[in-house]
This record gives sequence, C-alpha cells and structure tokens, in this order.
Amino acid sequence: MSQKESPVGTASQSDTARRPSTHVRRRVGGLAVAGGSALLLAGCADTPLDTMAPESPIANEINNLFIGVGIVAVIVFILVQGAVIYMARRFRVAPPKDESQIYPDEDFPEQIHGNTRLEIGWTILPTVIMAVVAFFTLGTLFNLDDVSASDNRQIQKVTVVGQQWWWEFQYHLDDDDIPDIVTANELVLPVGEEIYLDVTSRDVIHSFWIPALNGKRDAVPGRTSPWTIEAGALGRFPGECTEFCGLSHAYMEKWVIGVTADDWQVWADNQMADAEVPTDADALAGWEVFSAQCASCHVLNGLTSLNDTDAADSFEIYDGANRLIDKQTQVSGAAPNLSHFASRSTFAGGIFELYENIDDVDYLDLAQAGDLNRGQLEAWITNAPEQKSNAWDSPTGQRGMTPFEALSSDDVDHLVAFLMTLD
Ligand code: HEC
Ligand SMILES: [Cu+2]
Repeated sequence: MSQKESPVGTASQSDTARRPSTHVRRRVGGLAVAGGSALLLAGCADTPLDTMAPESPIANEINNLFIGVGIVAVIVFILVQGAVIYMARRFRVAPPKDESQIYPDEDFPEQIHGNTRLEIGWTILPTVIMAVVAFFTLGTLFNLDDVSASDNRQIQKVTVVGQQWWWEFQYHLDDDDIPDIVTANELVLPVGEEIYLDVTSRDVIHSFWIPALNGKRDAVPGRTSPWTIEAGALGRFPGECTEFCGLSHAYMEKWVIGVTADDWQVWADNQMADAEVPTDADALAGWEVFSAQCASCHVLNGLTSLNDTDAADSFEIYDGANRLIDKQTQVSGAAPNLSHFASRSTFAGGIFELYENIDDVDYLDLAQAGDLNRGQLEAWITNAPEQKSNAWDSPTGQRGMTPFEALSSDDVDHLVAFLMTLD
C-alpha cells in the first residue's frame, strides 16, 4: 500500500512544486508583453512624426479616415472576439470526473450543417462593411491624387529631389524650367496655399512624406511624380524618408516651415539674392578656404571661385572655374546649395539643429538672432562621415561629403565665419 502510494505522493509533490513556476512563468510572460507594449507605445508618444496630429486639410481627411476605419475595426473585433469567448464558455463541456475517463461522445453538442440565413448574413454583412470602408477610402485616395493646386499661387511648383541622404527643393516661381530658388532640407511655404510638387530622385528610390501635412509620394529616379502639399498652420513640420534607401536612410529628414504669405515673400526675395564676397577678414579667409576645398561640390549663387579649381570640372552642372554662376547652375547635383545656408534651421538632411533654442526665435530671424550650434557645425565640417555615415570613399559610387580632417582650427573658424555670412 505504502509502496503503491509513494509514486502518487511524489507526483503530487512535484505537481505542487511545479505549479508556482508555471505561475511565475505566466506572470513573467504577462509582464514582458505589458512592458513590450508600453515600450512600443512610448515610441509613439511625443514623437515629432505624429501621424495623428494633422495640420492640413488632406492630412485631416487621412486622419479622419483612419479614425473611422479604426472605430469600425474595433467594433468588429469586439463583436467577433466577444462571440468566440461567449461560445467557448457557454458550450464548454464539463471535464470528466474520473481522470482515466475520456470525454464521452454523448457530451458533444448536436452537430448541424447548413444554415442558409446565417450564411447569407455573414457574407452580406462584411461585404457591406467593406463597401462602406472602401467608399471612404477611395474618396480620400482620389482627393490625395487630385494635384490641382491653388490657382492664385506665388509658387508655380517645387521640384523635390531626393538623394542619398538629403533633400533638395527647387522653387519655380514662374513658368520656365529654371529654378528661382534652390535650397536643401527645409521647404518654406506660405500657410494655407496648396503647392504643387514634382517629386523625383537623383539616385535610388526615396519617399517624400510630411506626416502632419500629406501622404507619401515615392521619389523615383528618372521620373517626376506629381504631388501637393499645404502647410495648414504656422510652424515647423518634420518628415522622414519613408523608402529604405541605404546607409543613412534613417538620417534623411526634411522639414516644412509654414510662414505667413508676407513672411514668405520676404524669405523668397532674400533667397533669390546672390551670395556676396564677405568684407569681414575672418569670413573672407573662410571664403578662400571654401573656394579651394568646398566649391567643387557646393554652389554659391553669384559668387566666382577665387581659384581655378580643376576639381570643379568633374561635376557636370557646376563649372566652378572663375565663372559667374548663373541661375541654371544653382543646382550642383553633388551637394546642397549653400547660398543661404545660415537662413536654415537645420543641416545635413535636417538631422542637426543649426541653431539652439530656436523656439523663441522667428524663422526669418534665425541668422541674426539664432544661437549657433557651433560645435556640431565644426564637427560636420571636419569629419562629416563621422557625424552621419555616408559612402564618400565607396569605389562603386561616392556619396556624401568627404572628411576634412587636415583643416587647421583657424581654417574651420574662418569657414564657420564665412558660412554664417550666407544668410
Ligand atoms: C565631395 C563633395 C563635397 C565637398 C568637397 C564638400 N561638401 Fe559639404 N556636403 C556635401 C554633401 C553631399 C552634403 C549633404 C550631406 C548630407 O546631408 O548627408 C554636404 C553638406 C554640407 C553642409 C550642410 C548643408 C545643409 O544645408 O544641409 C555644410 C555646411 C557643408 N557641406 C559644408 C562644407 C564645407 C565647409 C566644405 C569644405 C571644407 C564642404 N562642405 C565640402 C558634399 C561636399
Ligand atoms: Cu531616402
């Protein structure tokens, strides 16, 4: 008897011993899920790329669609899951009392087959729900695809050019093919005007997206895709490249800056002014370094190169050899146009703030009143690849800015002084 009991005893002992560990395991599992979701949600909180903070009519429409479809989905989810849980509990078979016994066949509920009404019902209802969702989705899609921008606009179009790993904006204020303003990473727009965009790329496929203002549009090399954008409010609206495009894809941001129509005009007039040879001694020294080391890639409208830089000839569009740069050559193709670099709030694909504490400063006053983020700018000039991975030394296709570690600290100081005159 005791010999017979002992195995049972051990079994129940090990059973009780095992039980807490299962509980602990479950609890740990639950905690992991809760912690994981909390982390996931924390990733959404306070992110600048909030897709649910629309600031333009079309972004509003997208958001409303999302919320509408979300509500329908939540209701369907609750109904279906509720029915599953209800049925699982309601029709649960009581476990057999004796452990050796299996579930008796007689306990199975009556098996029925075919209920025409029910089947028609659960076919039609989802169809109707999907049709309603499709109706509103298509409406929004058509509105998104309607690229007829505002009639009475100051800007005919902006050509958006993505390249590894920054964005160029070429403003066309009139009907010709020559861009009137060329800038990088910050698209300054008059509030309340829908602006027509031609989205394209110089290398691989990128995607243009400002979550608060519009949907996504791929930037495909060799093709221009029509798009529109409207800043519905004053402010800075961030965007990311949303098509994986290589090494620094995650550091390819851009900003839309919404300003008043009057401010926009002031900004535009300033952007169209040529850069000038500085008078200040430090800045002048900086211009000399720049024309020797940097002008082979970067364009400064209206400035002649001090030296006859042969390196410039290797770039198709920019001819830096002591020539006045005309409108057509504002685009270097190799690097951002720096004619008004100091007027921008960020640099290097919009990832570094050029000025600190900019919230209190008007966008148009940044160059005058901004608190220069000097350390970051100097770090960029001396070794850009270290600040943002690029492929400047790739044998199969160089990308991005080269390191300039040989520059003396005086050179760097002078370069910064010069760049700050480019407002
Ligand atoms: C080989 C071409 C090349 C040369 C030479 C070059 N740059 Fe650049 N530079 C680039 C590219 C490409 C970018 C954009 C990189 C990015 O955003 O990822 C850039 C970005 C910049 C930016 C940020 C511009 C912006 O608005 O985002 C500054 C400032 C700059 N370079 C300064 C300089 C200075 C100063 C020199 C000379 C010491 C120099 N560059 C030489 C290619 C070059
Ligand atoms: Cu990209």
